[in-house]
Amino acid sequence: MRHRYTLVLSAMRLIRPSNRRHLTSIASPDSEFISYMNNKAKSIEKALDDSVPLCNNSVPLLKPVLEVREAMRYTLLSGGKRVRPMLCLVACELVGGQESTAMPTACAVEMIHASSLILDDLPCMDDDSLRRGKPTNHKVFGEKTAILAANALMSLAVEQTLASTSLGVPSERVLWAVQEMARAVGTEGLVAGQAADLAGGRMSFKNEDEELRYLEFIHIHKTAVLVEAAAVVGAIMGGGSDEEIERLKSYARCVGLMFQVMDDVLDETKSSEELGKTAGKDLITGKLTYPKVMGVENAREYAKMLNREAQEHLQGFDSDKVVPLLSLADYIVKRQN
Ligand code: GRG
Repeated sequence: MRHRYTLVLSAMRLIRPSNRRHLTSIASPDSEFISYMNNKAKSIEKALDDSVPLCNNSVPLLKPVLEVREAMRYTLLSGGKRVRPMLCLVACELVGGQESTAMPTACAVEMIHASSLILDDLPCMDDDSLRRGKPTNHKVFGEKTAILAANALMSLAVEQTLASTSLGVPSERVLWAVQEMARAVGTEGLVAGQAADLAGGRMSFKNEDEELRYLEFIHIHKTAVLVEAAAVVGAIMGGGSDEEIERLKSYARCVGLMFQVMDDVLDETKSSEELGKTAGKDLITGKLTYPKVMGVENAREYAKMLNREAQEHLQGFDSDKVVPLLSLADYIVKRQN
C-alpha cells in the first residue's frame, strides 16, 4: 500500500490556498441531493430488512438461532448513514447499471460494515457501550451472541453477493466482486487497520512523519479500503470498464480517507449526544488521530484537500451523472455526526 498522502500532508503544513482545478462544486447538500439520498436510503433499508428474516420460509427458528438473527438485525438496521451502500449503488448507475443489480452487493458491503462495528465495540477491542445513540450489540445480546452475529453477517454478505448471478450478472463479475470484498476485510483491509490501531497507542515514533505514516496506514485500512470496495463492487456489478473502475477506486480512496479524517475531527469537537457514540474517546484512550497529530484546523483543511482530489478523479465521466458522487463527497466533508 503506497503512502502518497503523507507527502501531501508534509506540504500542507505550510498551509497555503490550493490551486487545484475544481469540478462542479456543491456548496451545501441541496434539497435535490437530500431527497435523492433519502430515496436510495429507503430502498437500502427495505433490502437490508428483507435480508435477515426472523424465520426460515415461515418456519420458526430455534430460540438461540433467533437470538443471533435479532442481534444481526439490531446492528444492521439501527440507523446507519448508509454511505457505503449508497456509494455502491451510485457507482453501479454511473457506469450504466441498474440500482437493482447492485442492491444485494450494496447490502453485502453494509453487512461487512455492521459486522466490523460489532467487533470493534467489544470489550477486547475498543470496549464501547454506545453506538448510533443506542447500547452496543454486546451490551444488549452479550459477547458470545455479538461475535456469532458478526460472523453470520460476514457469511451472509458473501451469500448475498453470490446470489447476484440470478440477476443476470456474469459469474466472473460476481466472483471478482467477492474477491474485492474479501480483500477489503482481511490483512489488506479492516483486519490490518484494526491490528495497527490497537497497537498504535503503545508505539513510539522517531518523528512526526513516521507517526503520520502509521496513522495513514490505520485509516486507509480501517476505513478507506471498505469505502473503496463499495464503489468498486458497484461498478463491477454495473458492467463498468477497467478504466472506469480504476477512476472510481481512486475517487473512493480519497473519500474514504476524508471520511475518517472527519470522523476524528468530529470525535474531538462534538458531544456524545450529537454523535450518538462516546465522544472524545480517542483522546482519552491515547489513540492516534489526525487532530492529535496535525491539529483540528489542519485536519479539516486536509479533508477539504482530499475532497478536491476525489472530485478530480471523476473527470472523464458524464458531468450530470457524477453529481451524486460529488454531492456525496461534499456531504461527508460537511457532516456533523
Ligand atoms: C472481520 C469484519 C471484520 C472486522 C475485523 C473490528 C475490525 C476488524 C475493524 C474495525 C473497523 C472499523 C469499525 C472502522 C471504523 C470505520 C468507521 C469510520 C465507522 C463509522 O462509520 P459510519 O460513520 O457509521 O459510516 P454509521 O453508523 O453511519 O454506519
